[in-house]
Amino acid sequence: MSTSPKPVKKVPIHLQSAQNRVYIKNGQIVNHDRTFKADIYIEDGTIKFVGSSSDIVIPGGVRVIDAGGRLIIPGGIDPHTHMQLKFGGTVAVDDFYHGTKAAIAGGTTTIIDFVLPDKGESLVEAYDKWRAWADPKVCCDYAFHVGITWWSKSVADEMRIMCEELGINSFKMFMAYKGLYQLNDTELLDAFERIRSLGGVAQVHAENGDVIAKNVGKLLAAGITGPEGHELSRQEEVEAEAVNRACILAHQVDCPLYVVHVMSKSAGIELARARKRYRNRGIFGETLAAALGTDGTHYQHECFHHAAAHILSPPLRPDSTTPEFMMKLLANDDLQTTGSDNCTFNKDQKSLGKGDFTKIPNGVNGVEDRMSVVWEKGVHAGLLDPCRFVAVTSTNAAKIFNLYPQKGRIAVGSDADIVIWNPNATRTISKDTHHHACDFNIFEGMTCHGVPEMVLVRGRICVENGVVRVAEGYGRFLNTPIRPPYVYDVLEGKVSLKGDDRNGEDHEEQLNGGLKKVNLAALEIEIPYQEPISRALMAGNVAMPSEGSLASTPSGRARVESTRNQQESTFSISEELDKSGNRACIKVRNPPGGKSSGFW
Ligand code: URQ
Ligand code: ZN
Ligand code: ZN
Repeated sequence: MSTSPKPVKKVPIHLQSAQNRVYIKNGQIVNHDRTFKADIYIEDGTIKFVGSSSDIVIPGGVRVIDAGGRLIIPGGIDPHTHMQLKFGGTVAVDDFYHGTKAAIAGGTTTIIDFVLPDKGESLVEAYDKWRAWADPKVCCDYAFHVGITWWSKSVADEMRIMCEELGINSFKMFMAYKGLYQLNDTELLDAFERIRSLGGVAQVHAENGDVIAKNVGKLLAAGITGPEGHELSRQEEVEAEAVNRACILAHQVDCPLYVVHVMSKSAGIELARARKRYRNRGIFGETLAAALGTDGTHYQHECFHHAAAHILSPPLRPDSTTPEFMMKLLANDDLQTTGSDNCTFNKDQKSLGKGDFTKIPNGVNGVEDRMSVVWEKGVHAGLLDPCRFVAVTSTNAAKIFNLYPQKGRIAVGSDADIVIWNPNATRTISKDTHHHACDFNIFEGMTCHGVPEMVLVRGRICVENGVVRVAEGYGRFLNTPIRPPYVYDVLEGKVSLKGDDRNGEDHEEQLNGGLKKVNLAALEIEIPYQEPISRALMAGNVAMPSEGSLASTPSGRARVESTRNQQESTFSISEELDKSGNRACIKVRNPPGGKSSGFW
């Protein structure tokens, strides 16, 4: 037997400029399914080589980057942004330039934004308008989902044009925003059926808009006009009911469904139950950086601007154990992706809702800090391993929306969207240093481990030594082809997912073998009981504002005297998920009508 070393095939490299040729050495590559040490060679925006330095000749003139001690991860994909969205009578201040610049600064190299037609507007016209806004400004690649904000035969016809001619494969339906975007169940079913026939992916904003409208009326009539009224009008079960209903409706017509911005424990549990019920076929869930990094206690802040700055829909939850719970759902593949829902408004814009919380423009920041927040609260906290981090910040979105493996993977042939990530460095988030156009940051003061030290967008070095150098208009529109195999192969039974094998692939070479997979069955989960607002109002448990009192508070909010009564309750997700019956998911030790004496 010969002991001589195997001959290595040297890859010849032809010298061009260091501008479009980059060699990254000594890094630890982390993909969603494995991690390994290798060098990377990039040319013209594409990864040309991944392997050992002994297999490649590096010529002069190539920019060589030493990534020793660093992780090399696929650029983040934020599947949920709203740059320069017209909403609530104003326009989000992060436009496609500032928004994508902020994204890149934080290690996100692809965004998927939403075309949201006005009621009665042609989908094609709205799409053209959005492309005209985005194309000259985007600094990174981007794709679009399209909102189905009204329903008619012409909308159904235009959905085909979207899929066949305009590079769209996903459509978002709203179960909330009554009178604006909301569809009823018949329309939802029609839309789901249409999407299924086109080979697309349905998305829902899951909140019961009818319940919200009723609650809003009661709250305003009772003088609850401040930001705290927002969450009160749409508590957890209002979200959970819609998640459950959407899953059932989509299943009735065999349509794949992606639930955007899952914000509460109850809604997450409903999604997990549906995935289990339908054997993980065609149901996916996204949560937000906001839900992982902060909570709804901010709605109680005495300063109107502070509270209003945290308003989005569905809202952050006052239960401060929610962020960790959502992270555990991500760890366990009960949720698949993280977005930001980046939709930023400044103080003067949020002030439109002073005296009426329904007029506060909805939206928060997140596109810049999503990666760091997920690393800090997930990996640094010991709940995610780095492979899973890559899955939930990049790869899963690429797979669901059919961008994989062009995006979401470090491999030969993939776009060179690469982040050199220092897991040991820290940075503290602040509005004073962020790259957004907005004047508030909901993660203010949070110190995060995990810093994107270098960010390459299709081979172009855009972040280096803390300096962000982007090129306006450099980003390209990405077509998202219909029938994503990751979605449709499972839905149509061509591929079956094995046991609890996340993403149906092996995790052999986990970076940190010491990390155990999170076992939700071992968790005791508490969901605080929330009293219906009508009962609290009738029982007089809410301190009504006396005349003039609104003016007497700096925030202009009605004051609520009592504090939240966190009644004892226990919930075991394993128990609930193992039940085959249709019982409500929340097991409350103290039933409704019990001892609650507070509004909260
Ligand atoms: O509902 C959304 O996703 C957009 C339109 C507004 N932002 C928000 O509050 N989530
Ligand atoms: Zn939404
Ligand atoms: Zn959104």
